[in-house]
Amino acid sequence: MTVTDALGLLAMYETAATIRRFEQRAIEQYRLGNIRGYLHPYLGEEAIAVGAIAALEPDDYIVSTHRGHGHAIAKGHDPRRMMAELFGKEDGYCRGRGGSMHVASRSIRNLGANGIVGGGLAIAAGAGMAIKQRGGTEVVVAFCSDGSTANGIWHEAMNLSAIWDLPVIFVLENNQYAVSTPIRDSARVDRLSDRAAAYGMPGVTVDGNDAVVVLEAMTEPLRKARAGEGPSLIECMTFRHGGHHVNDPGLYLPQDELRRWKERDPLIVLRARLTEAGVRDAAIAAVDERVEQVMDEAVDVANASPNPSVEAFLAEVSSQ
Ligand SMILES: Cc1ncc(C[n+]2csc(CCOP(=O)(O)OP(=O)(O)O)c2C)c(N)n1
Ligand SMILES: [Mg+2]
Repeated sequence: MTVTDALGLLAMYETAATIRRFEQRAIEQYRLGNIRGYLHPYLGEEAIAVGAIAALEPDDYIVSTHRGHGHAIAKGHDPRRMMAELFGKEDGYCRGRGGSMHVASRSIRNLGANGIVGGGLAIAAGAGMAIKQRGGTEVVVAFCSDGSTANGIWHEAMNLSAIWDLPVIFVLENNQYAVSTPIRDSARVDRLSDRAAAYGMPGVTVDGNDAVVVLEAMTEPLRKARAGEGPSLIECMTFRHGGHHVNDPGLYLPQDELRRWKERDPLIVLRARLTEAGVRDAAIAAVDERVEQVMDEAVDVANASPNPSVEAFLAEVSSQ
């Protein structure tokens, strides 16, 4: 099986559908009061996590963002334990201590989502340095956002990765907004990938709504990184399907633009690719059904999981 034959495409579709339904179910649970704090849905951006991570080996690392559920699911986190984490329950990946913006797992090699915009980037460069020092061939994918490219840490991480030839691939999710600020108001370049040249690394801009395009864009950066030839930047153009977070109606998003992006919904694009590869509708429907069952289980597991005890919290913040 190659990644883009019918079976590979179906696996990518299943991951994308899992992310889509996880986010929709998480929003429902938020409205029911079962999830508190912030929640930033990845709706509309699924193809980026799916395509980028489908190109990786299980030993490769990722760092994620505040909009990180999709990265975690694509890297292999179980949606049941993810939902428990969002609920703040003991069965979550961080025993409920992290919540939506801090899902992480060492064994899955997800170095963590992050509430600080750009906060993962220094961690990615550090992990890349560790890999290089021990002579490893793993790669770190640093997911980052258009808003983070105006932060000092983005430039420092890009520069350090470049001068030390670190095996880091910066996957920039350009959804064209940082909360309500359009990227044209915070950058004077049309393509953020042009900034890669300033650090002496290759940079490309691709369609971030097509998982196969994202997957293919990973080929050369992965070859370079594994060969010790340093980092690359892949800018993936996309658009979120709603507001910045679950409580933001996103009224500032131009409705005609949103409609155009929704016509190229990552799941519609993947379904078209499946049909083209000869996959029957019944096979796609079977995947949708399986995903729904996992989501029902995720909500059940999260509801049934115990809350952390007050004693445990106090012990964890004790200075002794
Ligand atoms: C360093 C820092 N500054 C500001 C914030 C508040 N904040 C949270 S998300 C966000 C904008 C995010 O936009 P972008 O970086 O494009 O990511 P997106 O939400 O579009 O995925 C801001 C300003 C923060 N969390 N961290
Ligand atoms: Mg953005």
